[in-house]
Amino acid sequence: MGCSSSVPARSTGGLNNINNDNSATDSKDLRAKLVLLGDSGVGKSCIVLRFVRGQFDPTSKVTVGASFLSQTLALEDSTIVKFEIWDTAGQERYAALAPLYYRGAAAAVVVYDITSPESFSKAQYWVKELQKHGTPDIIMVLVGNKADLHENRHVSSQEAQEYAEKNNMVFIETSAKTADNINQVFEEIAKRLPRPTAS
Ligand SMILES: Nc1nc2c(ncn2[C@@H]2O[C@H](COP(=O)(O)OP(=O)(O)OP(=O)(O)O)[C@@H](O)[C@H]2O)c(=O)[nH]1
Ligand SMILES: [Mg+2]
Repeated sequence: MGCSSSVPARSTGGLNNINNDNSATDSKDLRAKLVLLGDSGVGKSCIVLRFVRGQFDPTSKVTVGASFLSQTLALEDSTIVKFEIWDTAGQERYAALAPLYYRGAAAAVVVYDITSPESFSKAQYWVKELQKHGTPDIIMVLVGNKADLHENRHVSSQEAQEYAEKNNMVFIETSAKTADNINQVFEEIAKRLPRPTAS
């Protein structure tokens, strides 16, 4: 299970990768720390792998600690957003590490699996944790992944949508397997990032 093993920079603390970008940047360009949270097995690493590499790997392993990747996204108004992505480990034994990764994050993607009500409860736990301890004004997206398994759906879109609205979150159902709505998750975040104000 898992998609993280095919990602090279998956060891904990890939901080070396963060601040070594010396390329000239336009003043419009944005940088955003993003964290993925959610139960083990919901597909966090697969979502990241799909977004960063355009791949799906059904055979790789669970994430250990966390993994770091970055990816840029060009918006229609020609703004370039560089996402610094922390893909956390969902297994319970790593739960205490989560604050290291969501601290200072501009955006959080909270993922559940539409076939698993337990994973939806776990997502709600992470939302509460972010509301208590996350960055004020953090952009939160609720992602119902594995939408390709709709025949085995156990969390209704309506229930999730209502929960998201109450908690001021964007709601999207995705499939890392088919690539459905994966880019949209990151586009929705990019649109909501605060723009630098002209002085
Ligand atoms: N059908 C289907 N399977 C998926 C999808 N996304 C992930 N999977 C499968 O779900 C399993 C878990 O995916 P991961 O991405 O490793 O899950 P994770 O959330 O990163 O798990 P942890 O690293 O333990 O927190 C793998 O077997 C994937 O192939 C999807 O959209 N559809
Ligand atoms: Mg993972």
